[in-house]
Amino acid sequence: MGNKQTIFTDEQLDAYQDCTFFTRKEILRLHGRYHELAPHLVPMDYTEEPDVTLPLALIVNMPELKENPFRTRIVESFSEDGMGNQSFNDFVDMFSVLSEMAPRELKAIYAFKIYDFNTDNYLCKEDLEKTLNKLTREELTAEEVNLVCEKTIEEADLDGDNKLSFPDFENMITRAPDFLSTFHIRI
Ligand SMILES: [Ca+2]
Ligand SMILES: [Ca+2]
Repeated sequence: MGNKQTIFTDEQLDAYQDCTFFTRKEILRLHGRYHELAPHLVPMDYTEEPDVTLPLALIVNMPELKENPFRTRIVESFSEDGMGNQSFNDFVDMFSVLSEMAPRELKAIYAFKIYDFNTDNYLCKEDLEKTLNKLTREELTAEEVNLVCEKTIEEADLDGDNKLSFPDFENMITRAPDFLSTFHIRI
């Protein structure tokens, strides 16, 4: 191996491979990306699992996330402290769920969480309006948004309580896959 620097042990790389949709090579590349966000904070050597987190502001400005209307909520929901500070593990988990390899059902679980703005485990009309406004970058009129959300609930609400539970939401995204498009990011 010459004098190539060790970043992770074999055991660490095996563990990442088991828990994510990434190969060893991709994990190393992700470490490189994480490192380059704050070279003075993030060591190259991760074999001792340094206790480092990077703030939300650095992560949401990555080119992969910068244009994503849900970037802040995505980074927050993959931060162990809930404030948006991410350890390398949080960072890897986030991009793993966003990767094209992640199954649709897994993306759906996180999409539901992210769209549930008032965190009551349902998507009500207000949640959907906020979501749609972000997805369409505020290009629809209030009336159009209102109409689309009403129709979406009407069609997807299987139990008729006028809000979408997770099973209702799964029903909805089979008809409107655009609601998951913002959760595919290639890094
Ligand atoms: Ca809600
Ligand atoms: Ca319902």
